[in-house]
Amino acid sequence: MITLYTLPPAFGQRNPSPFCLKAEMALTWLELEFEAKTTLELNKAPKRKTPWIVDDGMVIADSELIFEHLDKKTGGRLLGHLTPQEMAVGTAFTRLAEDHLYWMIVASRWLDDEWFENVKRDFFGSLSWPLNVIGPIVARRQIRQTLHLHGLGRHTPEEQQGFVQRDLDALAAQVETHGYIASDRLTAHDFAVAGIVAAMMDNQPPTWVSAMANQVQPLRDYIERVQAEVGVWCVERS
Ligand SMILES: N[C@@H](CCC(=O)N[C@@H](CS)C(=O)NCC(=O)O)C(=O)O
Repeated sequence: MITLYTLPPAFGQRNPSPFCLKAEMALTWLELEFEAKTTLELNKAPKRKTPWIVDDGMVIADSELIFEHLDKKTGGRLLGHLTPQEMAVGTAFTRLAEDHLYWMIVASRWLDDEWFENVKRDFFGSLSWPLNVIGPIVARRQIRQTLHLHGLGRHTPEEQQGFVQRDLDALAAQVETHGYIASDRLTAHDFAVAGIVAAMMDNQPPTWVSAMANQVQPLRDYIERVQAEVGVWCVERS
C-alpha cells in the first residue's frame, strides 16, 4: 500500500502544490492503490517538502524520484515506454515549468503584500499563537531569500512579467503544435507541466501570474484536457 503526503487544500485548490498534483496524477494514471494524507508539518517531512510517498515502508521524497520509483515498480509503465526524443523534450519543458515558472507562482503568492493575506490564512491560520504570527514572517523571509538566490527575485515586476510571458509562450507553442508537452500523446511529463500550469491558473483569488496565464487559451485547453484524461483535478469538480 502506498501513502502519498501532500499539502491540504488552499487558495480554492484541492491540491495547491503542483508537485503533489503531479504525484497524484501519476499514481492515479497507473491505477495503483494509494491513500492520500495531507500535512502542513513540513518539519516532519523527509526533505522538508511535499510530496513524499511511503511504499511498503520505503520513503521516497521528491516528485521526480517518486516517478523513478513508480516507473521501476510498474516495469516502465510511467516513463520506460517513452522514446529518447519524448524524454528529452519532456524533461526540458518540465525543468522550465518546475525550476523557472514555478518560482514566479511562489513569488506571486508570497511576495505580493495583498495576496500574502491568503497564504497567512490558508497555511498558517490553523496554527496556535505565536506560531500563526511568527510562522508567516519567518517563512516569507526564507522565500524572499530563496528567490533572490535563484535570481528571479532580483528583477523588477515588469522584468518578471517578461520572464513569465516567455515561459507561457514556449509552453503554449508546444502544446498547440503537438497537443501534449513531449509529443502528440499524453506522457508523465504532462503531469508535471499541467500541474504547474493548473496551480498557476486556478488560484482564488487570482494572482498576477494567474491573470497572465489565463490569457493563454491553448494552455487553458491543455490543462483541462490533461486533468480530464487523468481524472485528477487541481480544483474540486462536482
Ligand atoms: N523538487 C521537489 C519540489 C517540491 C516542493 O517545492 N514542494 C513545495 C510545495 S509546492 C514545498 O513543500 N515547499 C515547502 C518549502 O520549500 O519549505 C519535487 O519535485 O517534489
